[in-house]
Amino acid sequence: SVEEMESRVKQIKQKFGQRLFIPGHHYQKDEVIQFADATGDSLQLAQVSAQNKAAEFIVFCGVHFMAETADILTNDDQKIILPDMRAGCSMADMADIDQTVRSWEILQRTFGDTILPLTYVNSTAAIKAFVGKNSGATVTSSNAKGMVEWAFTQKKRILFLPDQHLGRNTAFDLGVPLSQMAVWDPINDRLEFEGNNEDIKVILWKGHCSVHENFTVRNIEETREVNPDMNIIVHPECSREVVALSDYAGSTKYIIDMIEKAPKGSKWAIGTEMNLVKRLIDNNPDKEVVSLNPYMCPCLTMNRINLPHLLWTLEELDQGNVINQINVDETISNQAISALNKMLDKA
Ligand code: CIZ
Ligand code: SF4
Repeated sequence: SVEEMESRVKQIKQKFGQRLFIPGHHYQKDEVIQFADATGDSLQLAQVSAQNKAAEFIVFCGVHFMAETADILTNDDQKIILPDMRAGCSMADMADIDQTVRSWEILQRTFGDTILPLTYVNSTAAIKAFVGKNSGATVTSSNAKGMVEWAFTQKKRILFLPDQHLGRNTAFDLGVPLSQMAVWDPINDRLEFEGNNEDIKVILWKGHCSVHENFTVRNIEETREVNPDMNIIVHPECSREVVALSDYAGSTKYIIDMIEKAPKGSKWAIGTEMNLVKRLIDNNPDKEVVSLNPYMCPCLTMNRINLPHLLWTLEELDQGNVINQINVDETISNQAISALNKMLDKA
């Protein structure tokens, strides 16, 4: 039963004490988040994992790229475990390393040595390593603005991987006109741009988050029609049109802080992942909080981490078996760390 599973998780946690650390991403289900030793967005979880020197085992409740980042930032003798290996990220999968290397060669031929690569942390360790090797950095939605500003002190142009929306929204906020942004289509090796290539300042990798793309202009129009005093707040993984029409846009941490400190009785429609929106609804009964898309929008891969999978990995640990370990290749790890450190230094 659920009660039995919960009490076993508690027992094992107690038995391991400080040797076991469970970070939980804000998009995780309640049945998992209740056991998290720390909760946060991807930046906060990267920071707490990097700071934790005591835990021998880090059972990461989040998706694969986050567990890879934790492995890169922790010591060699700390083991990172992902409770379900199928917990990937469709956005991270949209930038494959071979495709990226090939694209980079083509772009270098067109633009010479004028481009700095930046990657959203929602990318594979191999992509972070590629970026690190080419003097670039990782960014999160909390510090994307600062990182893009920094990138322009280094090179004339940036290549932003793998989320075109975060790249476009961030550059737009910094004053780069849409007419100076191109989209790189890695499937057809094609630059989508009308005009003179010389004018391009930002090259956006053609990737997106399939969860945040579900929030549409239509959702905003309908919300405003029915409820004109609803505040609309969205994550910058939503499209430019959606961000432009919303009242507020910002990272996971920004969204949580805004809702928590909002005045009693205020009304909020949120454009981000379902488990987080549900939790914000539950934790803020004095406000009217809804999902901007009435169908809610779950992240299917985040949801693969559930109580049975968490318990399974913990039971195995209790038997002395480390299963589902995430172990990033040492060369990749060393190259990726330079990209990650630039971000953590500025976070
Ligand atoms: O969409 C995601 O996976 C996000 C927003 C992660 C994070 O915490 O930055
Ligand atoms: Fe990836 Fe989007 Fe899920 Fe985040 S919400 S893990 S970006 S698919």
